[in-house]
Amino acid sequence: MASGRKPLGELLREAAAAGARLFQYRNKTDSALTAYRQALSLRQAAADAQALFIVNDRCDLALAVEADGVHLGQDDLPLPLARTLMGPDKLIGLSTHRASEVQSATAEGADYLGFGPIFSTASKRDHEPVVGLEGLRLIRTLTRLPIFAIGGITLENVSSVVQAGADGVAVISALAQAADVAATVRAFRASLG
Ligand code: 3NM
Repeated sequence: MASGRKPLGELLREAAAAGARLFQYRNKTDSALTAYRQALSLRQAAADAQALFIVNDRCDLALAVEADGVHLGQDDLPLPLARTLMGPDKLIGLSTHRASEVQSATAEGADYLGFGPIFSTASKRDHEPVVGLEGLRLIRTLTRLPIFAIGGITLENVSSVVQAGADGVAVISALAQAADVAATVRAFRASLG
């Protein structure tokens, strides 16, 4: 989650009440202490709303706030080591951008995959090349893991993303910039079936 507008706790509570089921805490800039304090409070808000709470990149932070899991990028700890640190019951997701990464993550026991960027996005600096709906269709044939499509997903294109094989979508700007967060979440949920 990242937002320059509404406080994150408020955004989380509104989105969860409208049906968002999984939140990922993403903070690539603040100190460990600042991130810990913020993640702890958001973790509690997610728990209150009975939504899953996943920490991006950092196993230590995920464990410190008793998150439901960790989401790893390709430059984070190797998945088998993360599994040892996190234990058998925590969720481990992996960001993937190409077929070879999808195959490795599947073989190494990820619980779910992020795949993208499906479309161009302003929310991630130095992102990998856009994979498009064709990229998503291709990797759908390579894994049975849940695939969360990410990158430039909006209410206008979410149906095409689902048709191409996504089980869910991960969004930043479509929610952080929404005039009505609850209505936007409900519309995403309706498109996801
Ligand atoms: N990861 P928005 S794309 C955080 O391709 C992130 O792995 C991506 O933000 C990837 O919904 C992305 O505003 C940004 O496009 C998603």
